[in-house]
Amino acid sequence: MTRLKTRLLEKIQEHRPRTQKLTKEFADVVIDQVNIGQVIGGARDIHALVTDISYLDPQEGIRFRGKNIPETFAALPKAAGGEYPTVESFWYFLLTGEVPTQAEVDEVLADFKSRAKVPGYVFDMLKAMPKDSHPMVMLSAAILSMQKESQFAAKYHDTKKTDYWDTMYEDATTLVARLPEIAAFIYRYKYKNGDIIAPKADLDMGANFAHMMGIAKPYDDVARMYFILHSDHESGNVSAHTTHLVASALSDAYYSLSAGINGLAGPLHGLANQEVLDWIMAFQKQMGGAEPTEENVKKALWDTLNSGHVIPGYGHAVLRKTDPRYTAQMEFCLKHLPNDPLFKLVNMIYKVAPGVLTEQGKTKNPWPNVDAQSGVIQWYYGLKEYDFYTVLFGVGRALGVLANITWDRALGYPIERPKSVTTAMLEEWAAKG
Ligand code: FCX
Repeated sequence: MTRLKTRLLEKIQEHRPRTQKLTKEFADVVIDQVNIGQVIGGARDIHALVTDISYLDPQEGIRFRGKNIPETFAALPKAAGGEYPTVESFWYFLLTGEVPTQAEVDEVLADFKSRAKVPGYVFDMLKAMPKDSHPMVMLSAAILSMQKESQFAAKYHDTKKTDYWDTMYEDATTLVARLPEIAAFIYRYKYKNGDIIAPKADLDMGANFAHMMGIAKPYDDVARMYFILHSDHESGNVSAHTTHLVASALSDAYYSLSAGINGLAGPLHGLANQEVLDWIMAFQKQMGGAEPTEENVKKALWDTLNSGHVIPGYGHAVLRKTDPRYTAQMEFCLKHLPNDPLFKLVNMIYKVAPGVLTEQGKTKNPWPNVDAQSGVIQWYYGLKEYDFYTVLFGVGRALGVLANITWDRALGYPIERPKSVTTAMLEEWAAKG
């Protein structure tokens, strides 16, 4: 057993009594109330999920295992010659809550390598799909196609409930190890005439992904940063919640992650990074080569709002300030591409959009989220096929949701089944005040 798995088991054994005590002794303690607005309004703000992998504070933003983004980047072991931590070290951290030693990271790296070989039928299936299928469809299908490899599904009937986490962990780790090659294959197959670049055995996940994409340094660091930033945003967002919900039926990691990826593909969620670039390209076309100014950006934002559409990359269901994931990427841009015209335009939008959205008065949060900035970096490093951007989000998001469902199994969370009511029942409650 690897040190990660051994440590994870110890952590699980330490944690179980806490959950058991809460469910046995304190199950009746009320922590929230639900109103009609929340029932109709997407269950917003209802405290109804539990996770220890990450927590999202509306003002401060995300903390992974108690650490904010700068603290996470500072604490974890870096790749040799890189500025950002390895994805392998972050995986260890998400699962255990502990910063790994270099020896522990090296072991995760070796473990990933031993699982990374993607079965040939996945590539055959992807090649059989229409080439103009959206890359998120390809990613989701590729994940689902590997379900027959699931150890959880194969051993389900012979496994005690307290051991379910073990095979879930095995499936989750195998998926994480394989996703970069699948994503790079989709990219090169769709956009680079099928000129596939084989993985290299001696590289960490970020560097290997950059290599398979065919993009030079510092794209290895971009990949590490990007996968870590997009990994987890507590449990209530669509991709995390979907993955958790599907897993709660004891569906395995392949079914669950594929479902979560489908949710990520929505324009109000992960597809917003593609939408941002779409918006910018339409704006630039409309400008016909003229310089963007605060005035014409403002007009374009109002045109979007007046046509009944949202400004992609702005607003959030929980956050009420600029997303620190946006800030982390902005800092990368300031260091590596300060004079890039697209970066300048995105900064101009940042200057203008919060005022426009505040003046319109609808959104509770006029500030940018992660998706407003992420495309700039990809574009700068030559990844201009922006309908691929959500796939990058998906590879990152897999880390968080797969760590979560491993812990779901460890703590024996039951099948999720909230209760619904009818509109007439709501009207009756409303009449009573
Ligand atoms: N542009 C225009 N209108 C917006 C808006 C935006 N960026 N954000 C919110 N609004 C509108 C809503 O559409 C809603 O209008 P309605 O009353 O006519 O239905 C109103 O403001 C209140 O919405 P609010 O409570 O502030 O936000 P929600 O929690 O309902 O929705 C999302 C949150 C993120 C879905 C919303 O802000 C949005 O659509 N943003 C644009 C898409 C986007 O960037 N998504 C990515 C989010 C995230 F980071 C991710 O998952 O990747």
